[in-house]
Amino acid sequence: MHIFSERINGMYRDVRSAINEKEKAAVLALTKEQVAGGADIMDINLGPTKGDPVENFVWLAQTVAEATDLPISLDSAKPKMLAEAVRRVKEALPNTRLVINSSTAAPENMEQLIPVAAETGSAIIGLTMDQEGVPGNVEKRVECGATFFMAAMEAGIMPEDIYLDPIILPVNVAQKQPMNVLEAIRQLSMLSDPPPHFILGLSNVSQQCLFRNLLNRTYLVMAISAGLDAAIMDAADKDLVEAAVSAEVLMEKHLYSDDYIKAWKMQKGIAG
Ligand code: THG
Repeated sequence: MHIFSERINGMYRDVRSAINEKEKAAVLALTKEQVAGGADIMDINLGPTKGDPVENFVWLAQTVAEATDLPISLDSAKPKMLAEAVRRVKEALPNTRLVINSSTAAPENMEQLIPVAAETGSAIIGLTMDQEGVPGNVEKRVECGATFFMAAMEAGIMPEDIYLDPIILPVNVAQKQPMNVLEAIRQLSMLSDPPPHFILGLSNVSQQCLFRNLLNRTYLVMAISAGLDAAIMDAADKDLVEAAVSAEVLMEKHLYSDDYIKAWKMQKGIAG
C-alpha cells in the first residue's frame, strides 16, 4: 500500500496560514506526524493560498523535505503551473523523488505533464476523466484510464511509475459512483502485466457526511479488495491505516503473524 499523506493541503486552515505566512513550524510538525503514522509519499496541495503558486510549491516542498526524505507528490489541477512547479522543485531538491498529481486523459493536459514526468524521472497520476469531466459510467472511466496509460508508456514511463485514479466523489451526492469506481479498478487491472498502480483521494468519499472516518475506512477496505494499492489519506488516522494493513494481510500481500501491525511498522521503520 502506498500511503500518500493528504494533510499538507491549503484546504486545511492551519496549512493555508502556514503557506501564506511562510511559517514552517506547522508544516514540519504535520509532516512528522504523517511520517510517524506510516505515510510513504507526501502529497502537497496549495489550496486557496495567496501569492505565486510556483514559489509557494517550492517553499512547501523544501519545508516538507526538511522533515523527511520521502517522495513528494505535487497536487494541482492547473497543468501549466504544475509542470513549471515540478521543474522548479526538481531543481531545488534534485535527490527527492517526485510524483505529478495529476494529469487527466485530455490530450492538451497529457502533452503538458507526461513529458515533464519523463524529463524529471517522476511518477505520474492520471485521472480517468477528460475535457468532458468526470465520467458517470464505468466504460468511460476505463477508456480514459487506458488512454492515459498508453500515452505514459509511450513516453517511456514504466507501469510502476504510473498511477490511475478513477476519481471518487462524495457518496452523499453521487451514490452510484463508489461501486463504479471499484468496477473501473477491476477492469483497468487487466490492462497490462504488470498493471499500473491504482489510487484514490479517499476522503472525497465522505465530504460533508457524518461518520467520515467510518466511511473512509470502510470504503478503503472495499477498494483494496478491488485492487487499489495506493490512497491519498490521513496517515495519522490510526484506525484507517490499521484497516488497510489488515486488508492487505487478508489478501496475502503481507505475511500473517500474530502481531502483524507491529511487524508492518518495524518493516517501515516507524515506532510502535
Ligand atoms: N485525486 C487525486 N488527488 C487529489 C484528490 C483526488 N487531491 C486532493 C483530494 N482529492 C485529496 N485530498 C484531500 C484532502 C483533504 C480532504 C479531502 C481530500 C478533506 N478535507 C477537509 C474537508 O474538505 O472537509 C478539510 C476540513 C478542514 O478544513 O479541516 O476532506 O481525488 N489524484
